[in-house]
Amino acid sequence: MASAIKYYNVLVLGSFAVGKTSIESWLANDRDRNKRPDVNLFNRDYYDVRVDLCTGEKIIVRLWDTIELEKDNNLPTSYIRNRDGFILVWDIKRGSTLKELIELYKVTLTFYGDEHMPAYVIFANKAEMEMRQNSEEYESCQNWSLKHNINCYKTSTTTGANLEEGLDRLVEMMTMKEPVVRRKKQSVDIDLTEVRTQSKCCN
Ligand SMILES: Nc1nc2c(ncn2[C@@H]2O[C@H](COP(=O)(O)OP(=O)(O)O)[C@@H](O)[C@H]2O)c(=O)[nH]1
Ligand SMILES: [Mg+2]
Repeated sequence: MASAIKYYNVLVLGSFAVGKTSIESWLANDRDRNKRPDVNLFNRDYYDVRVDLCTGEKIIVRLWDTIELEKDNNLPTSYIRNRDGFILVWDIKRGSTLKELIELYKVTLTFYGDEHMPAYVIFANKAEMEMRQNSEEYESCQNWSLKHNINCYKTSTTTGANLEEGLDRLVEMMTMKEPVVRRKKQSVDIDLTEVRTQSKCCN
């Protein structure tokens, strides 16, 4: 008998307009298009992404959208509880969204104990717009993420940079198994800040 497919619940968290819904939609639908998703076309509570693991298992990563409740600082605690992982998103052009993100991260911690810590990755989004004057904020993001042992990726839903790599890393942490490399990577000139760790089960 085929075993039931396992769902992993992930909240995509960050300030308003940092690109959360675009990221969810890109990961769920849009891998081959070199075009930013039109968020006005999407109005969903969550976006499902199927991931094949190197063990042959298939899982669904359910990316929950905050449906703009973050706009009024009005996110119900039910959004934060019982998550397997968080994608923490800030806008590389707006340093204030990094500070807000760190505060949101602290809020998430209050809902978890050591026995069930969710996995985290950080997306410094809109990376294709990065200018030299933004590098200071990015550096402080790197320092902060190193201290908290969280992988940080420069992402863009315009170019597709590092979105899959970041999701793969989150999956690896949630499942302790490496996802199968699903598609050919796009050639982008934005570097990963963290090199992917070696496979735990596919080598
Ligand atoms: N330049 C650029 N704009 C982006 C990127 N990702 C999202 N956006 C734009 O940022 C705006 C807010 O995006 P949205 O996904 O609605 O943000 P949310 O409020 O965090 O869900 C929209 O106009 C998107 O088209 C990106 O990587 N680069
Ligand atoms: Mg949104």
